[in-house]
Amino acid sequence: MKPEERTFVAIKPDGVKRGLIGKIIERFENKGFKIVGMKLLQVTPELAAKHYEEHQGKSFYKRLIYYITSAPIVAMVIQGYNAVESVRHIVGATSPLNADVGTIRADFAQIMEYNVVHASDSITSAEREIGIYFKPEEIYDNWQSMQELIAYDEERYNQQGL
Ligand code: FUP
Repeated sequence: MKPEERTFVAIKPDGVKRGLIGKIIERFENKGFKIVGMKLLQVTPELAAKHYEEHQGKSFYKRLIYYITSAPIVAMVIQGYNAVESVRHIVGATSPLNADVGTIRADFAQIMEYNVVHASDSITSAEREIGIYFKPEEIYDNWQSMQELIAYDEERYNQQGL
């Protein structure tokens, strides 16, 4: 089995302001993913420029920076099997209009400029973005998820031959 991956997810200012933090986090926890890093923070223009450096110079860039710095975000590191691709599926296409029903962007957003959530698009981006928002010591992987707990108990139970 491939090892678990980590990806970076942010609940953007519109998600925070609309009171959707719990509903969005629930989607990732339902899937069985572990949240190994999480913080509420106000993105500075410098931080925003680093995050969105690939979009610098594009027509929507200034508005994007204005939007992402307009209120706090919830930054998260999410861990699990195929986390990068799987989280992108849960998040949905960039434009909520094209996002599949059942995805966060389809269910909670109307337009691309206010699409509620960000998720890394590749393992390389995930490593880069996690590094921008988190220090290594702010990531905690020293606890068991429900799935791991169950598997551990199951193994012990079977060993007893009951
Ligand atoms: P995504 O990876 O789905 O978040 O999308 P992108 O990295 O392509 O874009 C980052 C953000 O820029 C999007 F969430 C919304 C915004 N954007 C626009 O406002 N207009 C565009 O034409 C493209 C992106």
